[in-house]
Amino acid sequence: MTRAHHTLDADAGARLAILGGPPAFPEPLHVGRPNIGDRDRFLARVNEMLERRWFTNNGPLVLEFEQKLADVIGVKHCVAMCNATIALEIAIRALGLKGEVIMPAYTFVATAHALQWQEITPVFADIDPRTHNIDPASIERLVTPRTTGIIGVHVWGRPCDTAALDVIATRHRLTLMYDAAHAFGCSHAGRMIGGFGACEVLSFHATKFLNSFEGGAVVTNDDQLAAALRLMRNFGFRGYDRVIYLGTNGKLTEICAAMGLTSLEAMDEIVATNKRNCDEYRRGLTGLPGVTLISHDSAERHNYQYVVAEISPGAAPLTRDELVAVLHAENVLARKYFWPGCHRMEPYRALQPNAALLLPETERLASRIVVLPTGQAVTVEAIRTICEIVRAALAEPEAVRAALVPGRRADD
Ligand code: T4K
Repeated sequence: MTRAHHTLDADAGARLAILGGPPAFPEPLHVGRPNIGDRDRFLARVNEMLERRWFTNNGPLVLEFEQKLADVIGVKHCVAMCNATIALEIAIRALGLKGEVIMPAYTFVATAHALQWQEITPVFADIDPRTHNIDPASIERLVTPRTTGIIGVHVWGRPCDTAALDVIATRHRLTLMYDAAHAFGCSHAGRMIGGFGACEVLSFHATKFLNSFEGGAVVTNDDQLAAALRLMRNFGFRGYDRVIYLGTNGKLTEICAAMGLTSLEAMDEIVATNKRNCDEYRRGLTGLPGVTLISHDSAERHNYQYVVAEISPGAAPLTRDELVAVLHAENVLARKYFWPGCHRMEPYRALQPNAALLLPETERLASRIVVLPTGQAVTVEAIRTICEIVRAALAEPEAVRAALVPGRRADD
């Protein structure tokens, strides 16, 4: 576990690493440090798996993982996959999406790539700055005769406006699905996320609060869709030697399911740690000018897996990038998710050079957000030190700016 080896106080700006002091943390403190459940349970599962000599292809651990996920969410079908990107690709294909699909530019690039990979054009909609999610009001003007669907992304696990998206999808006869990579364990309108739209896609990547090393799943209440997903995940095989569908290899391995099951058993504990961390950051950053943490609806369930701060230019004495440089100098590897937005990444930047003109809120938000380290690997003591670093840096903006080499970006 990484520990701070010195602390800063409010008037200790001179000791910030960016100003020549030693870094607060001897080892890098990462945003996505994996959570680990009961090691003995995991190793016992792995031993049983080795005894069975059944490592992949719908083994018993995968089947158990799928059933438990479906139970937690309250959906009929859970189809586990090797990661969420392949799960998105397969879901998109199984739903018959083609032509153009509307999605937010403010997301991890996998959402867009899953479309473009199969020559479907992602059409980037703007976001609602209050929720960071796709703005339903920005969608309708993007609908063309080639549009076949909408992918909402529940960014940070906070729900999209599913009711408004339903209305738009129905009005234009579009298929609506969700990228719920951040949203396992979160609820919306009293229902668990996973049961909205035609299907939803989950991620269990190592950096997610609940991980299976790599892994993902498509969850749905649609029997036919689930059957198609299962075929596509396994080359289109139905039984031995009989291929009845175009498919690929999207299977989850048994060792990944062993990790997923072990993580599921620790889920309540992990969420409690994330909530404790979130509360500690909130306490530590309260009252700092121009620094706001995202809020969570206390009436809903949440996984609290991302600690997301918005740094408002003008109100905050330092910009987001300056603050990230300060944190990186202290070995706090804060991340600028989702900067610069999918529309500014290749191949979209080249294919749609004017996309940014329609995305003012995305542009604004992408330049303001910083994601801070959390999860089981981050102690309350470490969070207090991180908050002290931010406080100390904001108290000495001129000195910090002078210390930053002009033209050098925080992530260079
Ligand atoms: N849709 C959305 C909305 C998503 O956010 C994602 C993934 C997907 C779809 C696709 O899901 P998957 O196909 O991955 O299942 C990371 C994750 O790799 C990615 O899964 C995640 N979203 C995204 C938000 O974050 P990077 O490029 O930032 O990863 P990386 O390697 O820089 O890791 C992040 C931090 O975690 C680093 O500081 C190092 C630390 N880390 C990472 C790994 C893998 C560890 O400490 N241990 C580890 O094992 O994308």
